[in-house]
Amino acid sequence: MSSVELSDLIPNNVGLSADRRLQRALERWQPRFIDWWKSRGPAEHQDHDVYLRTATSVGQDGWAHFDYVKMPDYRWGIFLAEPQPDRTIGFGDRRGQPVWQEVPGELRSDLRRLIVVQGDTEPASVEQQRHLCRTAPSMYDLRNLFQINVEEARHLWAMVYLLHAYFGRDGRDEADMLLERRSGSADNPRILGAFNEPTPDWLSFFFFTYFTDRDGKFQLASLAESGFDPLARTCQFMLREEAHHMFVGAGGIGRVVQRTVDLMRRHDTADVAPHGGINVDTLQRYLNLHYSVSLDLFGAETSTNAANYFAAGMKGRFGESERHDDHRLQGSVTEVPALEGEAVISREVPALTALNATLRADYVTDCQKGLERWNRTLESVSARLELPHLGFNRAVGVFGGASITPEGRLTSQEQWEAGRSSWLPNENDREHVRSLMTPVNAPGHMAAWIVPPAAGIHQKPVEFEYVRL
Ligand code: BYC
Repeated sequence: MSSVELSDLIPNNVGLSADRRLQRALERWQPRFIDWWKSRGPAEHQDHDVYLRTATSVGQDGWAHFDYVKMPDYRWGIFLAEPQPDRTIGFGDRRGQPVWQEVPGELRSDLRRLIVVQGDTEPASVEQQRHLCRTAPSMYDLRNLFQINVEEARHLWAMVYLLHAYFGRDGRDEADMLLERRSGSADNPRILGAFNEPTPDWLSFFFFTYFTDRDGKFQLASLAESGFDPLARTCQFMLREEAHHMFVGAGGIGRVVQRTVDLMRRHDTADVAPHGGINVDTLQRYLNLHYSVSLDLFGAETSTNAANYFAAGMKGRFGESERHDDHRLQGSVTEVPALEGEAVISREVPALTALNATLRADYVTDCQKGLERWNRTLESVSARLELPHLGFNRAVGVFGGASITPEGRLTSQEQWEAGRSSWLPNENDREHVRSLMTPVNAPGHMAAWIVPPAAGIHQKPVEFEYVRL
């Protein structure tokens, strides 16, 4: 195993000090990154000590160290999972061949594109969440926000390392552009749609970390199968950090749901907004928005890009090695949804071209699990949350621009527009949620719209001083 160099300016386990050219190039990028972090990262608390987890090794034990750190001093580093000796490509036409330690010339532009798209989402999410530190419902939540932000920024480092180390001049230019695009900018937006949507409040944040970070889990898991070994190893390690982000989303929504149920029972009404809670209807509309926007991140149901990525060994499927097929998919077929006249049907297509839809189907199954937990809490008040139909509110793929209701019925555009405010967050929802966003900063205290978490971080109590204000 390559050991972790924590004493270097850029902590790493890739032997950076032995490659002076690369080291100098990354050290030139670093001050630009810090400028970006200070101007586009968390809008406040940059000078405060935050109880953060820092990656210090990639082994099973002790990879994370918890301590107080000021965010700009966080040790953003380059960590790749330990190499697997004699690893071979697990899928596609080159299945069984040794993995690549260098980029094959003919795959250069595709691999660069995958890395750039992945890399672009990381700073984008930090930008989207920049102002949330002003309205955190508790110090515990504030700390979790910062943990996610520093780790997304570390994931940016992970992709920038690959661009610098393996893609020469073009890679360096792309790394610079990752700091130049801006979430929501009209002139120079982030690449994928969901990363240009605002995250204006903590309810949006919890749904974002539940649904959009979960796309991250599935995309990273697919890239963790890559025949380009440095990419695979980078993504394997990123996935370990990603788990906490989804926990924040699942736990956050679970805590909101619990408060809603408590208030519904106490006041014997579904309208808990006047009592400082969030109505189930409002939760459903936020859910509909974040789920549908996240579904777009999987691209079109049938995609020659996706087929090429798989056939060439660049991007696998979720859990590739556990699948019981030939891992090549030549000649295999599968069903994908399609629109025919007024009806949503399914149609048979080559499995290779349907890999975006396959990954999305795995994602949907995973999303459903959280809903089952929240619905167990909602059962006592006879309420439920549901995932809307795949075609609802979509911009990409077969359903892109079609007028489909959350139940999956095709309607006219006028009817859809008439239904919009009952399906997606409306001005009343936004206004009410905005009115709840007053910061609660005293250790252990919680905003009234959310219950405390079951436990603190790293065996600390919930009332621990996670941020020294
Ligand atoms: N918005 O052939 P198609 C995360 C474009 S999240 C805008 O279906 P493909 C995280 C597409 O680029 C995980 N454009 O596309 C979460 C293509 O353009 P070109 C991020 C879109 O390539 C929270 C065209 O439409 N990682 O980590 O099969 C916080 C045709 O589409 C969109 C990755 O995405 C869209 N939504 O699939 C922080 C992994 N969708 O080539 C982080 C890397 C499609 O015609 N990316 N287009 O100009 C990929 O694997 C693929 O690029 C995609 C798209 C799955 C995104």
